[in-house]
Amino acid sequence: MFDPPEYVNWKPDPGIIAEFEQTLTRDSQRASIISELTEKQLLDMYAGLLRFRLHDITLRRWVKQGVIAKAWLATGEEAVTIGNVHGLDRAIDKVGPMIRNAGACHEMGISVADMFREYLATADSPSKGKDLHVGSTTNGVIAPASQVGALTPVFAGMALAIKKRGEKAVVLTWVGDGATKTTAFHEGMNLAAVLHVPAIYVLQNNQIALGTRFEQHQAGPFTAWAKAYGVTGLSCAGNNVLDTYAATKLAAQLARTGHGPVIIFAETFRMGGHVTHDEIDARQIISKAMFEYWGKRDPIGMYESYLERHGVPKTNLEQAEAKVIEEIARAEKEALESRDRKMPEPETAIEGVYAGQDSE
Ligand SMILES: Cc1ncc(C[n+]2csc(CCOP(=O)(O)OP(=O)(O)O)c2C)c(N)n1
Ligand SMILES: [Mg+2]
Repeated sequence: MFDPPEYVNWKPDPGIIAEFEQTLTRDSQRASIISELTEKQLLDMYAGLLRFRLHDITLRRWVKQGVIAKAWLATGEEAVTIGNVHGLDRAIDKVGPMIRNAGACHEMGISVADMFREYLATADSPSKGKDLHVGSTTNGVIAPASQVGALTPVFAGMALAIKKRGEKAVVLTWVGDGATKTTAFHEGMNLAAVLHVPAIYVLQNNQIALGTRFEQHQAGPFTAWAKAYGVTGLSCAGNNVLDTYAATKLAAQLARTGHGPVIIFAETFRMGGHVTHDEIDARQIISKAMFEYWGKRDPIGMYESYLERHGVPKTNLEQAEAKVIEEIARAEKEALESRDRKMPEPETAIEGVYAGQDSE
């Protein structure tokens, strides 16, 4: 009952499955990267997708139950984030998620309970109840700023530091189709390009920015931008987790070996509102045909069906699913316990913020 209507009774459509398979073979380098994935890696990505979806479903339920007022969800866009993060070397690389890339936090090692705590603003949440933009430098996650596009120059700077120190890491951040229209994006992207730093920018085109459709804020094709900035551009099918994974592997290899920044263009679709409270508006702004087109391309359904066809035993899929369901249920319980016992004291409002420190 918390799924978009297009996902209820979802079944793989033969034409869509053929398209999914074709995407995986159209580029020999990507096909070879995918063929090297072990069953464990394949199942880890499956678990990552489910974790992200169930994280969002829990938040949606909390909104309906009055636990929280609203939530920013990524339903339908999970494969961009999960494929990107799994394509990195998570021991050394760093990521900068937007609020719609919450799954990146889970995959980098921030617990789902902490993600939920942040929504509940508890004293034991990562920001101690101050901000639901989650980050953790020990996990290699830079928290997003509210101003969209702002991480673009920050990531150019981080990549410059890596380059100057001669380190092997790369950094990756996501930029929404709308956020690419900010000055910060253009300044940061150009800076990364001219300094030739190991940064990957994923332009996550979910076809809408708040209530403005893609064609209302952009005239030409995104892919032309790589040439304009003088960097490598790789397109990928954003709802195909294996394609987003393979594109990231290639991008990381290029950036890691001194080829400068890479833009990954990921086409996907927001299967709901900007926030939970404008889902009805989204259905009026975006055509029914678009919802139907993308609804047939549920990233999780398509991937599950791929795994079944490619010999992953159903029991292994069920086991992975059961483990994630259990993990989310435990995380929800722990976070709600924090809400009952660990809400921040009012005096702590000025701790850990610049104004509070300056006033001493
Ligand atoms: C610089 C700036 N301008 C406006 C906003 C208000 N705002 C928040 S999200 C958003 C839309 C972003 O769209 P997009 O970048 O496509 O990301 P999506 O929400 O689709 O994931 C806007 C306009 C903001 N946060 N920052
Ligand atoms: Mg968008």
